[in-house]
Amino acid sequence: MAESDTQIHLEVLLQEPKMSKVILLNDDYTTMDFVINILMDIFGKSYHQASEIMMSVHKNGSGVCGVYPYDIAEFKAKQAKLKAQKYRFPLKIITQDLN
Ligand code: TYC
Repeated sequence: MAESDTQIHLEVLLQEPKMSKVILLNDDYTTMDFVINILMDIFGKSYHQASEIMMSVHKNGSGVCGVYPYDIAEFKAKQAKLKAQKYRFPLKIITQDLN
């Protein structure tokens, strides 16, 4: 392998992981208890933290569930969407790349 290739590989390995924000959006139908449950089970929040995030989304329209490496953010958002589908809630959750 040419030296420049090695250099490029090392630079890729040393890069900071790409991070993403997971954002919850308000709707009129998903129950407050279900949102709290999602925040506790999938995003590892305490009941107190989950209640605060849920109420902030309810009042302000959106709120951050957490910031994670890209793949983990996508996986958590997908888990939340699948669980909402299973229980027939129209929960909206999106990811936003940070770097
Ligand atoms: N607005 C919903 C209600 O009054 C509660 C809710 C909060 C829904 C946060 C979604 O992301 C959400 N039942």
